[in-house]
Amino acid sequence: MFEGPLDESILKRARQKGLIEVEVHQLRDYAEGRHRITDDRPFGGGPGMVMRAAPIVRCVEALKPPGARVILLSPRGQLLRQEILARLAKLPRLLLLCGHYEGVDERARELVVDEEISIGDYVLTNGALPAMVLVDGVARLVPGVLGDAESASEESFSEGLLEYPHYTRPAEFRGRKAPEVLLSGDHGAIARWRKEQSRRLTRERRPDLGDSG
Ligand code: 9D3
Repeated sequence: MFEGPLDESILKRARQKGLIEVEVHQLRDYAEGRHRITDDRPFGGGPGMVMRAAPIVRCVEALKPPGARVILLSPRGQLLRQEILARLAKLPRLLLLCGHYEGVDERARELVVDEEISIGDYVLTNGALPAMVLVDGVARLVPGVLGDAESASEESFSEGLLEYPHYTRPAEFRGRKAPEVLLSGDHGAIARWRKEQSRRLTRERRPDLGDSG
């Protein structure tokens, strides 16, 4: 769940350069007893298991660096959006807790969780991939992680429109031509075409994104 995303491409390079630092810890190491159990049956009955409070609280108390924000990935959290990534990217340290099973004992949330985040309204098996989504989204906002060309494209999304269609060589592929205007060299006309396409796509697909009329 973690090694793959962290050891590829941009995240790998960012870690090698020391721009970001990611540690993975095992909750089980903070559980007591011979069996190091981290879950238990829910009080009141019902399906599934609940993550026990003690291992979570011990784990956070042992690992939380001063000034870190503790974030629980859970289906009950606020929906992750670009603005949240931007806010989190400015913080020096995050401690991400991956929800498992049906959920976390409420007292662990009350005692150690600062913020709860969901990545969308669909059901996954646990919070590990959501944690990697968050790390990926935050990491690319850390200065130096993206190249100059990559960072520039950040601006277009923050304008709240979907991206215009892209084309590259060849100019004709299986009978389909790239739009003439993109080959014209007329940068004003290209910019206008792209803006118009962005507005059209946003209106058609994501009217919720705002000033797309
Ligand atoms: C029927 C109640 N389920 C809530 C929707 C229980 C439940 C299902 C799946 C509880 C936890 C999970 C595991 N998912 C996560 O921990 C999770 C998650 C997700 O499933 N979707 C989107 N974002 C996230 S962040 C953590």
